[in-house]
Amino acid sequence: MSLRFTTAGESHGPGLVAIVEGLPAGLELDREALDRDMARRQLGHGRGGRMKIESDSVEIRSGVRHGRTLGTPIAVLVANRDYSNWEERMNPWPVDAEVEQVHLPRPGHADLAGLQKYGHADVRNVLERASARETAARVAAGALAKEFLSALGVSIHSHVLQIAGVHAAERPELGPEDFASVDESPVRCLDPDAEQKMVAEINRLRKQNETLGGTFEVLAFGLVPGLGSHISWEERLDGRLAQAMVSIQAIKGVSVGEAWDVAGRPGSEAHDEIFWEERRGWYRETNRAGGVEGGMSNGEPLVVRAAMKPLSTLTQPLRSVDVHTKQPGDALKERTDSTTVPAAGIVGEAMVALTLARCYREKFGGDHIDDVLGAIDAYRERIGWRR
Ligand code: EPS
Repeated sequence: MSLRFTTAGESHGPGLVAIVEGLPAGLELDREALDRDMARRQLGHGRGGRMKIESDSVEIRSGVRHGRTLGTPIAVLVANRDYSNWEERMNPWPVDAEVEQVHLPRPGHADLAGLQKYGHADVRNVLERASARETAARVAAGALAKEFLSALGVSIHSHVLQIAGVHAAERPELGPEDFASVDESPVRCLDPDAEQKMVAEINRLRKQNETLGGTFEVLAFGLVPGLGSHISWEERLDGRLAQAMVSIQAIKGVSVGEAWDVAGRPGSEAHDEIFWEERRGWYRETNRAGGVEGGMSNGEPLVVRAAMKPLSTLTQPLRSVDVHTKQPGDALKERTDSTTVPAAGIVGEAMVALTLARCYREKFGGDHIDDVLGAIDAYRERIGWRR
């Protein structure tokens, strides 16, 4: 038993689709929680005009009946409201109108390599799918995975650590309760001082026609030890998480635990010593490993960070070359966001949720959610897990 998902859809096409296959039957879904995640992805200071047009919600087309999963593939649809403004340019069928092509690829985007690889004449045939609009479908799929994980006692949270040159104060030992109001922050940051500076920096650089990158952290609480495996490279949990995170548009780096800091420390200060007590069972006093050892969860909170580059659509475009005339010109200038680091945290939550849900399905199987819960209970009993 495994879990897989795929997405389809172009940014200004009729809509996005996600198909999630492998969730057990009998799982109760919270409709509001699904739409809440869709709305959370649309938030954040620094978003552009498109978010005033869209109001994303999850439309379930299969796999759910009267609020419970059937164990069959779940198809969800996220409509693109903006399509009504793009019907001629993005129509699946030929139109009578003359549709202007895009010939100036943006540095940092998929435009040029995609054009070369797929033999298109119009950059739009590449950029529409490369667009981070696709992350709305990932968040829809991730929200389903979160519902599954929630039934197992697992919760997933995220917060922003850095936007451009502004850093939040480091806060070790975060718990689920620390995230109760993170979405109320305009940049989803837990440090109020840094939050103000981040907002000011977005405003300052936006006026200069700049875009901003940054970093965010995703945490998962309530995991059992043993998700993933040390046995084969492709089963390692940290490897899977890295692939899942770097697959998000504009994410260029990922770390698990204190990775970059640990690299500079002696071994005696790099690991998490092992303790056992009758009342608590197994535990650690530190979590430098970020909850993963040897490619497996160790039962401590999972801590994953990701670095996002500044968005590559600039309102003051970089230099490029017309793909047809080979004449120099300014890259395509489109409506864009200044920064999407706060929203990227929600996408990170979705990708972590989908990765963890898959690991749970592989380890515990089960056709009905009660089978899954029973298998987890038996495992906890066998290893003496008391959390
Ligand atoms: C994006 C460009 C902008 C963003 C879009 C991602 O879209 P548009 O060109 O329509 O203004 O708003 O993000 C979304 C639509 C979304 O839902 O997140 C890009 O080029 O990646």
